[in-house]
Amino acid sequence: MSLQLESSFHKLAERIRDAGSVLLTTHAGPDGDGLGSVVALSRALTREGKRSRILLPDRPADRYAFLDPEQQFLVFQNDRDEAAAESWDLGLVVDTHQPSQLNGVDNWMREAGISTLYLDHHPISPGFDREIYGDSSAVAAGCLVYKLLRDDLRWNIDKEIAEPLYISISYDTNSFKYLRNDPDALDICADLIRRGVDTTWVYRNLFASNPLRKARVLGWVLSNMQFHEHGKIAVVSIPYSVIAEHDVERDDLREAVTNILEIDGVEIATVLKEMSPGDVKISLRSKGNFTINQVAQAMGGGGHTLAAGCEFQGNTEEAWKDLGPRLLQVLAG
Ligand SMILES: [Mn+2]
Repeated sequence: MSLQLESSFHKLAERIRDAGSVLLTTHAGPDGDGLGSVVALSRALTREGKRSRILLPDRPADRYAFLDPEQQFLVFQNDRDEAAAESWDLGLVVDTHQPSQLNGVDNWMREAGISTLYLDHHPISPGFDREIYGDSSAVAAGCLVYKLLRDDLRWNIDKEIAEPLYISISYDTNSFKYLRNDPDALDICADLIRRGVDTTWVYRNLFASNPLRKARVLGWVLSNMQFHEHGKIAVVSIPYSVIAEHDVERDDLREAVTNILEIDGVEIATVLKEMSPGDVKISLRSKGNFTINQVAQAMGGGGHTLAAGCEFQGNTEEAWKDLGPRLLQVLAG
């Protein structure tokens, strides 16, 4: 059993080269990094004369429709039979390896006899023992896909492939704010821009097309923050009644935790969202002085050292009763 991501993509590239068809997926609540990564891979595979489809664990938010102009995304719940109707030489899971984030898609692939690999930039979860490639120091899965395509597969990266890769990296770095001192991400993006990426078009589609309800619910979030430990911990609990009242989708609240984290003095921010009755999604962020993924892991989730998440069965008050003491422990060192 290995607890290291395999950082050489030589074997992965070989498996992809040998495959005539590849079924791609990413995490549930798919985001700009996961979707950009699988779209870039799918386009690159098609260029090479290989068959590929993207089978998502759940429906992507409307904001990502621009990444799928021909409406080719398959959604596991509705379209798994369509995916199963074709044979697949290889399955590739990108930007996650957490079972709780896959809604069973990877298990379903394996049960269908599809050899399934993982490509991720999240630290490997304790006990995970499947074939997994990646690098947890990469700021986005899109950086890994870029390296795989350019250095290991040596396939051409044209504008149609460069654009989703640029989307991956600009999304996961929150518009180049979270670079973790990694110069590679900027080198890669400079190269992608030279390959034709329209950065203004990406900005408009990725960051400046928010539904009005998203701004409204952010107003609620910012009005209902609570602080602990002299303002070092900021918490917002969003009960299902508020989710329902504002007609909120999961993606609408993804960046709320960042808005709270950016307040002066806050070291750890957390948002507890009861997205459906009794099902709380917890996001955790740290500004850098404390790691928080061990807390998410202890509660059944995972993530990066400074950005992690987990789920909790119950209401937001019960979730905070479980989470609060763990965060106090983190601050206590
Ligand atoms: Mn990512």
